[in-house]
Amino acid sequence: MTTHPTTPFDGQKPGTSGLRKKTAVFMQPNFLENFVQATFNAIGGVRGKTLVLGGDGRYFGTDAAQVILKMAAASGAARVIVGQGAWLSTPAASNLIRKRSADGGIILSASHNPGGPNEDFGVKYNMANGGPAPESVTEAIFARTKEITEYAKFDAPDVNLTAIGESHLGAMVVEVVDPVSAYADMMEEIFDFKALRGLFHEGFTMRMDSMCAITGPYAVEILEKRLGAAKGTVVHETPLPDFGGMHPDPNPTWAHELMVEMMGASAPDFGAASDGDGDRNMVLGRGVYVSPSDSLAVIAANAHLVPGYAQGLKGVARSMPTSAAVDRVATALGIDCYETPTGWKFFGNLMDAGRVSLCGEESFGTGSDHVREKDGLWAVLMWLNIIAARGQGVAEILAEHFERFGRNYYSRHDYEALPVDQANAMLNDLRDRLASLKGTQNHGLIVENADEFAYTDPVDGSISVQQGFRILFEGGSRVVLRLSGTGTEGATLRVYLERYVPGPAGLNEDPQEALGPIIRATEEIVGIRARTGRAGPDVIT
Ligand code: VG1
Ligand code: CO
Repeated sequence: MTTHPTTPFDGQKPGTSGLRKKTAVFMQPNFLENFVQATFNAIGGVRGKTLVLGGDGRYFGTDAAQVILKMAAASGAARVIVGQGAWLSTPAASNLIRKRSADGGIILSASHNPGGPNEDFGVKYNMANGGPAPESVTEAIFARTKEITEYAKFDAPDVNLTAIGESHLGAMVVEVVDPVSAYADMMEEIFDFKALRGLFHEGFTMRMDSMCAITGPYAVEILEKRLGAAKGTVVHETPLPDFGGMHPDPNPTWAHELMVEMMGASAPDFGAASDGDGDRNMVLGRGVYVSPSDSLAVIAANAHLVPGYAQGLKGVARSMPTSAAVDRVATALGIDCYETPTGWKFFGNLMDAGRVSLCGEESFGTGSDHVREKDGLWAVLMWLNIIAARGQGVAEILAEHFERFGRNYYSRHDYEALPVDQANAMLNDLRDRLASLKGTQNHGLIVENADEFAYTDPVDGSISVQQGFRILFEGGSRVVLRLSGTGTEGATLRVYLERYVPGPAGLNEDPQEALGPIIRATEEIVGIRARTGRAGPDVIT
């Protein structure tokens, strides 16, 4: 028997990046099966198709991979290419889908969310272009989850995923591949590995914190083995099912070990961290933190120094809450700059249409059209290549960038696990007052405009509404507010703060100080602390 009756589960709606739930929710009988079958149903079945499968090594990942293999076999898939041990970083999965001309892929990850039996798990479907399914597809998946009555699953013993090679599950081929090599080879094509080897040979020092998540094997192979960085450059390099208790979100709060090292007296020249599934990055110089929005702008301004982008960028795109630092670079380069809703799925059409080569988000995500996901190690290599080509350190590069373009002071304040009703009431109330905010003065700042962001995709014309509130102040400062779509507990309010200073004076302020007036004006307008009773944000980036 391969057909099993089932009934729908509530709440199988994919969020910003796939379906994320507490691991125990995913482990309920039929929960994963329902979602996978709904995905197959929504994409017109998998008969005769080739899929890529892998994840970030978190708890339940290998069990989930076995279930998906048996379901793909029962539904007639021709081949599933799976990373050894069910491991694939998100950018490596995207690359494999593209390189192997697969019809799509399934990524088992809750990305920057912690992992383990009491933490989070996730499943995400990617398209033939290697990118996350667009909203039209995630909505179709959700619709199918609500009407599901049965799923197909092959009754067979588990497949051996530890050894590289091919085996059969019924008529379907299971091809277990080395998760790292194709990705590392692609990096050699994009970057000047000779120059990077020279950099490390001359004594350049680096710390890469893989946070016990998936980038460890990739970083060891690329940085230590192929580029000759000292052994031990990569720390927390073994992926563990619970990430060793770490919260693999590369920001100053969660990557605190790296922060302490980089701000200390014996800091190496360069520091970086990545997240659970390897698509995020945080970069640091000795004593300097690079805000992700600034990192995107610096990469855009210097991309031509990297062999893979020597011909220049086609255009750039950033998510709406990301600072406008990259916009200034685009203007200087004479290229287009697109503003999209939060989430990498909105960049896919722009890249496929050849309109942009570089994309980024303020949430430590940067990437290019080499794949259709953001890519943590790629961003690290971009910085290393730029450092090698310019012969300058992070601090000098950043200072010169600010002198040339001015500085977009930027910070994000997150209020986590708020009661859902309270968060919704606060934002619904703000929506009702948006129109009347214009012209009001709050802590000395005059509101120039206030709206709710909606996006019309310039390639396929699809429309996405309610993508975040924007309050623009006279003088170019702004605050953006939206609720997270990746959390699994309560509501997380994200408050994005930005203020532009053209320079030459005032380029070296502490961002929290520089943004003080906007923080106070936001409190006056929205009343976050007053309404939630919180003394301040849980995470500041
Ligand atoms: C967050 C970030 C968003 C990012 C998404 C997935 O979404 O804000 O920029 O694309 O995570 O990143 P949200 O809805 O929680 O704000 V990852 O590395 O978790 O796939
Ligand atoms: Co991620």
